[in-house]
Amino acid sequence: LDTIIQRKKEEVAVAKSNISIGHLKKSGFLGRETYSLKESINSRSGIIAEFKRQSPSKGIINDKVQPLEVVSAYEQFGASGISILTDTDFFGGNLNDILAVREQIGIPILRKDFMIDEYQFYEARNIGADVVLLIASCLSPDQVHEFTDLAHELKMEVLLEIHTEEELRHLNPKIDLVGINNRNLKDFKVDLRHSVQLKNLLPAHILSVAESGIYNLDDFNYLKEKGFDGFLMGEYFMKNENPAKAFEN
Ligand code: IGP
Repeated sequence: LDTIIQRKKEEVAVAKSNISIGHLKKSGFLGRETYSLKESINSRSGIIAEFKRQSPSKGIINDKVQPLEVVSAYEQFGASGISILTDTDFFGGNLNDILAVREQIGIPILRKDFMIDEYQFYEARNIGADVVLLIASCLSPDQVHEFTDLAHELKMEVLLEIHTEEELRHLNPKIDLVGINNRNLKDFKVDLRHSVQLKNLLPAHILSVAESGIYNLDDFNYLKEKGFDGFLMGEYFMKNENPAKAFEN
């Protein structure tokens, strides 16, 4: 994780020198209004289906498919939202993966990346993201606050990802949704029970998303029964030649 953040800082510095924040602000926002994940999470399946070509824990998962065909099918099969990895170095994604699909998609798109600088929020809005991920283990509680305000100013929602009890202090009343990562980003171990325990410590009204390592229907049903509103699933879909087909199960 430290390596990723280090690399991300360099990447943002380069992006800023190519296109300034001022320019991003002035260039306005393309196309449609943003969609609310808070609204769609309970009205559809609750599944946030991810487009992810590769990851540090799994290597290449699927590098043969195109974002538009995959995410259109996700929407058709009843996903509440789409998650698209935009990190290039570790996940093989890029900003174009969102740009290329945003106009055709009628459900919220989460920009999945390591957000560490305000620049990335303007960038996210410019490419057409509706929701951004904030990872507690990469940010201070003050940064979470500040970035949540900025996201809201830009009409995007935030999904705050936590993994430990300690990270509950990153919560604040403005957060739109809380994600509990079943996978520890430091050693990649998955533990659904740990997430359920942590969920029980959340304020009752907040929308919660179980993230990662949901590999079969039993996992899904277990987490649903324990009261999670949303389910962020990547590999379960992407490991198939035709990712959205897995919805049929
Ligand atoms: C999806 P999985 O195990 O279903 O492919 O996981 C998603 O939760 C995972 O990609 C993820 C992630 C992250 C990736 C969760 N939090 C933070 C990068 C950064």
